[in-house]
Amino acid sequence: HSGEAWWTRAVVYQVYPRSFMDSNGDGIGDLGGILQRLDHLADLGVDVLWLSPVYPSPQADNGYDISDYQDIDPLFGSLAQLDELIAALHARGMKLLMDLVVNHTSDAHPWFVESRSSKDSPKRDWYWWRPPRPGMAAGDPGAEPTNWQSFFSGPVWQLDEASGEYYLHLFDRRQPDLNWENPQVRHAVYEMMRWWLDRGVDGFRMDVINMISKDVAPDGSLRDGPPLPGSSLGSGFGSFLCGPRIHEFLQEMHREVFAGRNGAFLTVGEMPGVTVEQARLFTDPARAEVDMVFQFEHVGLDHGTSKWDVHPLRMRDLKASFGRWQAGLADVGWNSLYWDNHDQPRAVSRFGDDSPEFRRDSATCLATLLHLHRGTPYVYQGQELGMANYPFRSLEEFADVESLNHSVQAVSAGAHADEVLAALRTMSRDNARTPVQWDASPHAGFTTGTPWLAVNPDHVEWNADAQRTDPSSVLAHYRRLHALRHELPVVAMGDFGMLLAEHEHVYAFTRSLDGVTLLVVCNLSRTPYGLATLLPEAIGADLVLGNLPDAGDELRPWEARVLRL
Ligand code: ISL
Ligand code: CA
Repeated sequence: HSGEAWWTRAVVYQVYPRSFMDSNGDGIGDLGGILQRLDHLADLGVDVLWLSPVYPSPQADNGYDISDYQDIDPLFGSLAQLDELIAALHARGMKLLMDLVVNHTSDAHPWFVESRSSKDSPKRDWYWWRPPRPGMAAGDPGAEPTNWQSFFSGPVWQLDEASGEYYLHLFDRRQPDLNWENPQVRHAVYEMMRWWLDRGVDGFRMDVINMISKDVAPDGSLRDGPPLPGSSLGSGFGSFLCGPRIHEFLQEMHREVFAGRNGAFLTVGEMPGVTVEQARLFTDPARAEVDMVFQFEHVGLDHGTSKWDVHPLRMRDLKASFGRWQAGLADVGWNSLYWDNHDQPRAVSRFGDDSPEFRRDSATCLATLLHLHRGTPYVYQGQELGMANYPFRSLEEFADVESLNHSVQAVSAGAHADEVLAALRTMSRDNARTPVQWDASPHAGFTTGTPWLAVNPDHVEWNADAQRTDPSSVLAHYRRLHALRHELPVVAMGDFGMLLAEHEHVYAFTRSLDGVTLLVVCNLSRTPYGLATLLPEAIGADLVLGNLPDAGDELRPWEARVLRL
């Protein structure tokens, strides 16, 4: 049992540094900017800051392509400033999680440069080099060693003309995959992790960590994969999601990096495609792998054949999914809870209702719903302000490598530009990456220069300054939710019980611990519902926290209540 681990009572806040706060006017957020805005985090009541990558990087994937694991990119600042950040956070009782991106490096990392330099390089085997398919010549269409598809469009194999061999990249071609079969690779990573812990960081968010073990045949080859039935993921995903040695690798990492070390650490593994059953194994404390995982089921419910094939979300599917994860990790393991991150469109636009009439209410309703589940909540920068998707008007406005690769590939496959634009508007990661809206000034207080990605024009109304002293703001509501978790043990540890599982709009559940029972009721629609018939026990119960004033017998559009029975 996860018992009373400190992170059951913690709230994690994600900073995507490039878009958080710019301190030197170059239009790109940086460590100096984060240092300037620590009051915002303290005021919000968060316990942990997860910092997306700030390491030296060519920035092909905004820092998820790392060329040096043990330094800071001058774009973001310096190691001295990182030390300053650690000290400033610790002084305020907050912790720092670094992003650990070790499924792949940048192609500019010295390890890859060395690996690529010759077939005889001592680091050749640090990456996945393979000859063309038997009987085919390098570069021939279909000569790639396997049929696996990249997350960022096209095959996962890139031909290196010099050696006539292909290297594997599950993401962009500038992000070659490390070969975790090689023990030298693993130990180089563990050494680097120890170096960061020695510096004072409190743990890691581990990027696509369930992809580090590939399904290698006994003869060392990688094989074609069948398409995964009922999944929007392409061929080959079965060959590298939670591969055969994944648990072994994570246990080894835990032993080599954390075991015997004093401190209150946190590890969270990002795991696309992970199942509840797998997550139980990953997060069972007795197995010593990771504390919690990011699962992707709820953010895949509106995907069709791919994320770009957008389907309307059915709230009942969302309930069924969350309900299974709550039940599956009830007695063993632990959930992480998120709507937003730097890879997802904004939750208020996607799961809520970002029309002027319901934006504030749906943002606070979604916040309440998620936060009152059992697990550790993650808040992504701007979510606490109700930031919404950006009104993109043309394909030229996108900057994200995933969006750009998709748009090139889709247009060349004959898709209409309008169609591609519609999908990107809804799903592009750039929706999450527009600068944080601090105030109503021209660049929202994010920069004095020109922001690297446009500021959402709605910042004149939706910004931190306007919300800070307004008790009815989204920000104030997040503050109250965080305080509630810190005050009430039942919010952290209470058992979860789903109610009204079949209801399309009303999401209700109980949390109970040591004789205290909370009833949480959320209306995920514009339709009002009478509580007397739906949930009679709610009538007359004490209101612990609500998102609308004067709660009565009717559950209003997007109303959320936390009641004590
Ligand atoms: O963004 C996604 C939606 O299509 C995911 O497929 C995403 O790429 C996946 O969740 C992995 O994300 C992580 O690794 C990527 C990086 O681009 C993401 O920003 C990161 O969160 C490669 O490092
Ligand atoms: Ca800057």
